[in-house]
Amino acid sequence: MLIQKSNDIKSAVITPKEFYLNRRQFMLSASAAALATGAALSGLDWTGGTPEVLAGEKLGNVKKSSFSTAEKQNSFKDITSYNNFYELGTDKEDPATNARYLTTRPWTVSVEGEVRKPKTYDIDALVKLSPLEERVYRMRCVEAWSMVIPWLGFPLSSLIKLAEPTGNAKFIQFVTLLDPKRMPGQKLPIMEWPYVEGLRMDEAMHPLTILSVGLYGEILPAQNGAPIRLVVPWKYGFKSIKSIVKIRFVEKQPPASWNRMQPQEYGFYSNVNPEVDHPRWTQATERRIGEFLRRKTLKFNGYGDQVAQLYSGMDLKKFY
Ligand SMILES: Nc1nc2c(c(=O)[nH]1)N[C@H]1C(S)=C(S)[C@@H](COP(=O)(O)O)O[C@H]1N2
Ligand SMILES: [Mo]
Repeated sequence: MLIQKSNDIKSAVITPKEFYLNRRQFMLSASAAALATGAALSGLDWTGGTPEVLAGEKLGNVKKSSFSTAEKQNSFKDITSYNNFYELGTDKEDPATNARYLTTRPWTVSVEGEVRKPKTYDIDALVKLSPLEERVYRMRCVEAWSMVIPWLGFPLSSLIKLAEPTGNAKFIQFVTLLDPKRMPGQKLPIMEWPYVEGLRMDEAMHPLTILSVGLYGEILPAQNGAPIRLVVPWKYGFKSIKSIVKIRFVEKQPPASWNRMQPQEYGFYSNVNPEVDHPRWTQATERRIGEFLRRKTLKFNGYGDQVAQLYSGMDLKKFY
């Protein structure tokens, strides 16, 4: 499959060798050197873990949404066996294999910072906060592959409205669970843990931005970010942070994991943009998982009609 080879970025978003090039990572731990030799996950004990008792549970009462694409959906198998989730391993197959570690009850999400109504939500209350909708979205990973995924979720804006942001709330920071027992990948210094992400307030309020708690009519599998994850379909996949425990309203642009680690390669905005190549590969085309020929990548992942105005007047080559 020669045509695919040059653009098919294997496995991780960055490769172990590149940890060497990164000052910040280098300082994280002396074991970064061991990691770069390829020892990566072999030093970890990946036995044990608890079966995820909730996996497969159906979520009822789901509305269809006019925001959904009619494109052919990827299979449940594709969506749940080809994942990026470094807390459960760096290879695409790892998160499904290691899903049993990530138990999701009890689980709380704390909404805090620049809000009038800070609150810690129990996950089961949060799922019932707003009617669940099915949103079939195109998802485009920064590594130039894509899928069509029928998410179940609700607009992030419903939660934001309940929190009553103050005038100082200009951005929202999202934080993943920090617990190396349930997320054994966190025992490795491959990134600064926990994984964090951020959105500007208007991006967070946009009707396309959802919190997802399921897919294909079922409760979210661990490997897809159970029990609750962000989904922002016009941005590269890494903005869609998984397994969230904290949503913090802040005044200044918050750190975002990939941007912090490799700012010359991953911007804070990370809007899908075929005109701005990644320094090491093209973003002009993509491989839809399950298809042979590459597709042309669409600006804002095809959601430009809805979101382009958020960035009017901004140089998207500079703010990539
Ligand atoms: N906490 C956390 N969230 C994460 C990641 C991660 O490693 N950790 N990977 C991101 C990347 S790079 C992608 S492409 C998407 C993949 O989501 P999916 O496996 O549900 O398709 O999750 C994003 N969210
Ligand atoms: Mo990604």
